[in-house]
Amino acid sequence: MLKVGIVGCGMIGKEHAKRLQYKIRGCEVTAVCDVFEESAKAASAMIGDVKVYSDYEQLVADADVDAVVVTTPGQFHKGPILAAIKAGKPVFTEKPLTTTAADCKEIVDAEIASGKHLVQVGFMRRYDRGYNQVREAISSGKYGAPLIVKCTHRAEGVDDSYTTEMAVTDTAIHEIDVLPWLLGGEEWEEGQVLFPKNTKNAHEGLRDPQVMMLRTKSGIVVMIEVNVNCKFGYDINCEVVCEEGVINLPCPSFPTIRSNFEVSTAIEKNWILRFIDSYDVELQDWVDHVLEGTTGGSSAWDGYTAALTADALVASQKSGKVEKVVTGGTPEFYK
Ligand code: ISE
Repeated sequence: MLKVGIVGCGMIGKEHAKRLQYKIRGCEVTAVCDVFEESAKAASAMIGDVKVYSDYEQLVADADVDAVVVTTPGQFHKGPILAAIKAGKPVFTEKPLTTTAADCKEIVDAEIASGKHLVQVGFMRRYDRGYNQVREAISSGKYGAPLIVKCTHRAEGVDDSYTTEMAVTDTAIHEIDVLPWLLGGEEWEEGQVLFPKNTKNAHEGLRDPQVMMLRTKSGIVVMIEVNVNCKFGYDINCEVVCEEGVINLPCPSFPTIRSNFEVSTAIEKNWILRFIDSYDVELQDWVDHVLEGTTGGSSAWDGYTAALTADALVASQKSGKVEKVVTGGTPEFYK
């Protein structure tokens, strides 16, 4: 039985605590940690009054913790991840790996120095049924080579803490990670951010929507519409235009209702619900891999290259120009 400690007891931390305690096979949560004592106590009470810490170093050192889950806000991921690597304990971190490429590189260097593959990054779309169906269709070769990808990442609305940069580092980071994987191992070459006319629904100072144009090293052109105040729901789309066919990400299945002279079907309300099954598959896969002594999903190198691409897009938000993505090549350790 894998004994898991969770660092970060906010919304996603509590979601994963319940998931790991009551749904995922082969593990149990033995400790939780948060700098806000009330959050940690509330999380503990939800899953059977497990041990409570306010210092992640102590949780990581606990002999009753075999593996660590990091669900703090992204800018606070580095500390607990490095502590887990130092302790030689497997660590699953929610996305992004961290919010800057420099911090990600510190984690990559520490993991390589440890000689063990310990880090998995929680890009759950790689576990989504629909994305895997699209990936299988592309890799079948039946439709020829992918040429263009058009994505929408729409959300009903965000609060005032959401920033123009977060559209890249916290939202589009999902497409930045999943698309190279979806397209069969592509790498990003360059990216540019365009600002359309701002929506009246955006709070003061937020540029919304944003259009992110990227190109892969093989020449595939990708457009991502990030639109976080669309008001009509959480609407994720991905259309892959190939040489002899177009492949669309399936929409979540809802009933089609005919009533009052209308035909309608629902749109998911938020990201927790849209990918709720993917989180289950992802965390079960993580526990299974850890119990076998291996890793799956997105590696620390995937997290680093996603952060490098995000840095280039954030730079383009300021310059308005096309910015290059320079990764320096994949280390042998991650091949
Ligand atoms: C959130 O953290 C997620 O991961 C969602 O998938 C994304 O749509 C949202 O913008 C992020 O804040």
